[in-house]
Amino acid sequence: MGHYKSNVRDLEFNLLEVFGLTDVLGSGAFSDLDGDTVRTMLVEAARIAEGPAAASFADADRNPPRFDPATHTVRLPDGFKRSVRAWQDGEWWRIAKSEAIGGIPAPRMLAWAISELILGAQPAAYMYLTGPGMSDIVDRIGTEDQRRWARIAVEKSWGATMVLTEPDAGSDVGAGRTKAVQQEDGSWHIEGVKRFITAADADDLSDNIIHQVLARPEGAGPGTKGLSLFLVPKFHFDSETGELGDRNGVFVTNVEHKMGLKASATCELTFGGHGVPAKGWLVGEVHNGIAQMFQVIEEARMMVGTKAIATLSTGYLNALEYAKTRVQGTDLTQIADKTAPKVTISHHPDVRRSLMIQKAYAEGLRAIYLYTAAHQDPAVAQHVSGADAELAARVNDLLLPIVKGVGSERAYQYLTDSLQTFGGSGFLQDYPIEQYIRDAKIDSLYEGTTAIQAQDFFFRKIARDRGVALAHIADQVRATTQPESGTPEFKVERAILLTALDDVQAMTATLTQHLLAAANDSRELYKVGLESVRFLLAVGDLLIGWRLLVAAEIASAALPSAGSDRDFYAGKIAVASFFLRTVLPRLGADRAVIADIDPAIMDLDEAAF
Ligand code: ST9
Ligand code: FAD
Repeated sequence: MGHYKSNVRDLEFNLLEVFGLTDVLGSGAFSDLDGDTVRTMLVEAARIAEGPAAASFADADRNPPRFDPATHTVRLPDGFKRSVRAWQDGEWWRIAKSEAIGGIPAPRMLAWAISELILGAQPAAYMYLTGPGMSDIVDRIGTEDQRRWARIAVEKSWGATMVLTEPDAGSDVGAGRTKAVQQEDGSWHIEGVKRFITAADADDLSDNIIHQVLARPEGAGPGTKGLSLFLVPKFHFDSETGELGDRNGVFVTNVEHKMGLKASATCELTFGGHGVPAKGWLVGEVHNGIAQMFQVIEEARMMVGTKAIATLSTGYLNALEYAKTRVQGTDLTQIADKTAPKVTISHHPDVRRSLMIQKAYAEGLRAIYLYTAAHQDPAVAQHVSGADAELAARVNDLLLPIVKGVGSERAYQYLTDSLQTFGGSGFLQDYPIEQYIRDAKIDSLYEGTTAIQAQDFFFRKIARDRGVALAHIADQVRATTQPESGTPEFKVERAILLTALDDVQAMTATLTQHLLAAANDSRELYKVGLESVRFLLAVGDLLIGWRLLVAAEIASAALPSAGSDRDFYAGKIAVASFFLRTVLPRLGADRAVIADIDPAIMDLDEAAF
């Protein structure tokens, strides 16, 4: 048995029982799908994920990619390449991609549910298989020619990268210095050095790679708005047939040595530095680079959050299995009796507490990324929350920093609980948890650090949106707290949820006051900056509590006729009650901290730190 433990039952529960996906299947755009097909797809994808895709997980970590500076190539471990191909052979990429590039109409929720499986089993494999995702976006924003290239890239399984970061331009993408010089033939020469580029070379996994590069045309203005987006192929190709031509002047010039996620090669990429021009083509023939690149970034942020959540889920399920078999100590009630029978550690209250918090975050965050995905399809959004297409897009925007920022922070935090469950054994490489922790740390860093997610969440997704999407979500949460929306069983939990909603709304109001006050005193912004991560995490906890309670109500209704699913539903009820009662009351403390932000540390001399 490999390291990866999927949770297909919980995916099915969310898709079919909570979100009622069958109501939007079988008609309209999704007429070829029904509930049984969805179940079959999940089971088959999980089989490949747990089997051949996961098989090389530890080996690829212990024998990471090797860089050959003489040829500018990256050699990937053979076992890892077999895992990538096993997933690729399933052609899962087709789900919910546009038909123009060979996709199959399906709810995005289903596509992300299936992605969770590979992102938990072998996350680096996903990074080498983003070519169709790139083509889907180019199909939306490219010229006619570029849309044809996108189709060629899919047919030939070419790879793709997103190329923003430079040594002096990380969070601050607008500081990028890579230059673009227009040529008479309509192409551009890209000149500069980018760093930390994922999958910029892919051994023999793909014959060609299309790099999506942000660069500044000569004479363009400063900041992100002066950047344009270019398609820069590794090899030139015949634009009708895709036949490969000469090597383009973009070369991998280094591969980083990292803490985790080692199978995913992180490359320095040099454009035009080796006597061959790096030719690129302006996407859509318009200078709108940052907005275009954000279409890629939004996909990638969703992916990173889902990866983190998938890793926490398998961490929890591994810990649970261990806790059920490891015998240590006696039941607490018999602690004084030295002859009392020994029990498995799952009998100890502290182990139960730890397992339950892991379950709460793994399953609560899963419910949130799927709820977010629901708002990526107008028809599904209408069904799930009553949002029209415009509101659905705003809700998706609002929730992306929660999926990415909260997902990555909580996954890393509670994976240490998974490790703790194993005691000293968790620290060993005999079990996958230490690798999970190393592999998941990157999720709070790339695609915008948590600080960047928190600022995006407050300034752009709440303040600039004038609270429209947040108000929609708050209305949905409030509806769950109303007595008529649930059974008496959860009366206390509903009251706790209502208090938590009130706490979050008070925090939002306080931060908004500081933002408004900044018109007269810009230092008021420091107060927002000091507390924005706390606020992001607090909203995340509120939403997790909400989705767990919704799930518990459904489980409670299903329980009487549950049959073999009894334990599953009982677990749903228990985890909601546990989370609401033990975690949500802490939002009151967050509210108090935010009500009285002391910006003194902003005046402290650096030397005093
Ligand atoms: C990375 C890769 O880390 C990680 C691994 C990826 C592995 C996959 C790789 C392969 C991918 C290949 C392609 C596949 C496709 C599918 C992929 C699936 C995975 N929403 O606030 P302003 C725009 S990559 C939408 O003034 P600043 C907007 O146009 C590196 N748009 O910002 C806006 O104009 P306006 C990732 C947004 O102060 C304009 O930007 N690096 C949003 O100029 C300016 O906005 C980062 O993520 C948004 N939320 O710049 C950088 N926000 O206002 C993190 C902004 O007029 N840093 N726009 O609408 C930031 O995000 C900064 O806040 C900043 C600041 C750069 C935006
Ligand atoms: P910095 O921006 O220097 O940040 C350092 C610290 O300062 C962070 O804690 C940050 O939160 C904080 N900080 C910075 N600015 C602010 C601010 N304004 N307000 C509050 N806090 C702030 N990039 C790509 O383009 N393509 C890729 O494929 C890619 N893959 C990657 C893979 C790996 C393994 C890694 C490590 C990175 C990858 N990146 C990629 C780059 C990644 O997106 C950046 O590392 C990330 O955006 C952060 O930039 P930085 O590392 O320069 O950190």
